[in-house]
Amino acid sequence: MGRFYLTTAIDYVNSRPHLGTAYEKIAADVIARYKRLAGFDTHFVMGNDEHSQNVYRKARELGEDPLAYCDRMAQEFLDVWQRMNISFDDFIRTSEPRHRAGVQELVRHMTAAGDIYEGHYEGWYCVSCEAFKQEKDVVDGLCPIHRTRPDWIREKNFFFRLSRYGAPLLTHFADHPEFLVPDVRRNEILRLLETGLDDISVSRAGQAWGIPMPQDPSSVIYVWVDALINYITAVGFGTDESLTARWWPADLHVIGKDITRFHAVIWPAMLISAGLPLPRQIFGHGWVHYRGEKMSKSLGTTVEPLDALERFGADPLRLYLVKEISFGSDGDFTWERYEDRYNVDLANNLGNLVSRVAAMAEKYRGGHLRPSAAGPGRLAALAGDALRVYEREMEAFALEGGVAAAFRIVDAANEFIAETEPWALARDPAKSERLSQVLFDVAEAVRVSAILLLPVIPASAPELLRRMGERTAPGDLRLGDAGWRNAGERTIQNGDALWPRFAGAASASVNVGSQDPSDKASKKRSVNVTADQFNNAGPAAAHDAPPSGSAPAPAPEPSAASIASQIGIDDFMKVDLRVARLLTAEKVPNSRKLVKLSVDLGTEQRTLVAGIAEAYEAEALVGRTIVMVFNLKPAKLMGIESNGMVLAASPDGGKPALVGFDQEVPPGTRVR
Ligand code: ME8
Repeated sequence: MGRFYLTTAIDYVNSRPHLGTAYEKIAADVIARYKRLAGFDTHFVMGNDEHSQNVYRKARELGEDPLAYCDRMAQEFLDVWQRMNISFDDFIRTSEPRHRAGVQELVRHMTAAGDIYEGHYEGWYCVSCEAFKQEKDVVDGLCPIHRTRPDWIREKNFFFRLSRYGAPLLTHFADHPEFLVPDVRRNEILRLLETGLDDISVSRAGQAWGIPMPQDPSSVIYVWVDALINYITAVGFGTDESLTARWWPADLHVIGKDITRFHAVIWPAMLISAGLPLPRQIFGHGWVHYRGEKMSKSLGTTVEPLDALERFGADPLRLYLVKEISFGSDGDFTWERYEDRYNVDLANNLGNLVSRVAAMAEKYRGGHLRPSAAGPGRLAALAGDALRVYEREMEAFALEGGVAAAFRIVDAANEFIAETEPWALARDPAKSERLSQVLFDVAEAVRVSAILLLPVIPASAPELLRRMGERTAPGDLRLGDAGWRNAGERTIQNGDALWPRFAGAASASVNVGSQDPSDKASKKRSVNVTADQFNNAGPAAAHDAPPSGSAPAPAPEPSAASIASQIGIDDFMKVDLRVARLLTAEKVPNSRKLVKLSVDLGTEQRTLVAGIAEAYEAEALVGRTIVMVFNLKPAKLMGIESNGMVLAASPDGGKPALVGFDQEVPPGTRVR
């Protein structure tokens, strides 16, 4: 069995984790869980970075002993990570004896290599960056990252001969193109290496909070040197050789793009100096913004992860962050979008599919599904393709691509139900075998997608699997189990909706202008995500309640009159036609023709009323892709506001037929 050792950055504990720092842990957890699913012996390490001056200052401000403060913060961090279902195997704190021993040992190795020398440092130091700054790094007297004035320091320091390692690092980058990803980070560091490296100060004089330099206990080791070494002290460097031999070098360091230089230049140079192997790969992820602004503790623009957890629990948050942000790029979090995606992906799509499959299995087969002799339908091949794409994307840490592949199966299963109409098959005894296979196929599609989603939604995917009759314990499932199985009997369990639709007003809090969580300014707002303001009636709707002035146009023979009423392309382009996916459909009470629909338009959801009840059973509409007029004025039909109009062919005297596509088109696409 292959082994995989991965780490995240270790967090400063001068304030609680925010959604940006949590994002990193979630992404790394998805990778760790994927690796376990793929059969790797996986070791996943996280931790806290405690020797920063900001941490020391914060503890003093609160009148606490720094170590006692760090103990308390460690509990707070661990509590958040536990609630987010982060499956780390070890959690290292830089105040631990095992870390201190390993750090001093590694500095001794670097000293023995002749790479540490004494000197004097005079210059800028930004405490929030915990970094020495050159004149060119200070803009208008301020650190451009933290917008604070750096300290001018003059002290005796120990220096590391980083300048020696520019050439060896360039060679390493050339020999190992995968060493730093994505490419944008690699190119940035290559440019830096090409300009040459200066030696760096690796100690701070006259400070007590930190790990003493072995050669001069009156100086402490520079906090970044101390922190970087955690990756190897966590696997026993300096304390447990066999553990180090088992796990080092790390396979992957997951870190934010702002700290790439420390990880891809200073850290490997330290390791080369100490004669140790380098980590195999570093992934520099992007930032999570809140409404376009970087979320940062020191800037005070943070979203509390616990607020997000309280909204819907850990799984929806994990899914949002992994699915909506391309791993490696920056992404945005807004409460509106989060609630929207929850409704679309979980309540309406996956959640609804599971409920429908369970309800139909119960209704038509007493909860017991068996395949028929006919063999599986088209979902089997589609799921096989999706599995291959999933594996390829996850191996490349394109996490969003992996999740999208799993959701392709979910989408296809919803479409398959709309297409095969199990309720119609159930009415015809001659189609009983076909019905058995259709039900078995959709249950199998849910089972397969749930296995692929195990790393992302680890609390609810096991429940999906249980409901679909999977007997293997989730922790024992491997990727191979996601292969299509067209055999055996499945006992399907029904249950409460896993993700009830969110229709209420949202209130969210964001910390603005304060680092102190107890001093947060809460912004409360109302968001109506169901946006129950609508219009439309399809063509036939007018029979029930014609909205004034919107009678359906007849389809006349071409005539002089019709030619006279021809419109130009400009007029046509005024009509904004869009692709939408039907999420829910219910017959409007006391109306023969009207159905109330909710639709996903990619960026928003709407409610429409359409006159298609005589042509379609409401149940059969869910999951269908339709075309609608997007920019129609709202109209009220039978007391329901309809916002848009569904396009359908309206044969004289016949039933309306919905406009559709011969291939998959994503919701929101314009039709012209
Ligand atoms: O940098 N979006 O700690 P830290 C995404 N202790 N990621 C973010 C983020 C955001 N808005 N804000 C921060 C440190 N991060 C050091 C690391 S490792 C040897 C020492 C990421 O608490 C950030 O890029 O400031 C980093 O990877 C991690 O959160 C911890 O940040």
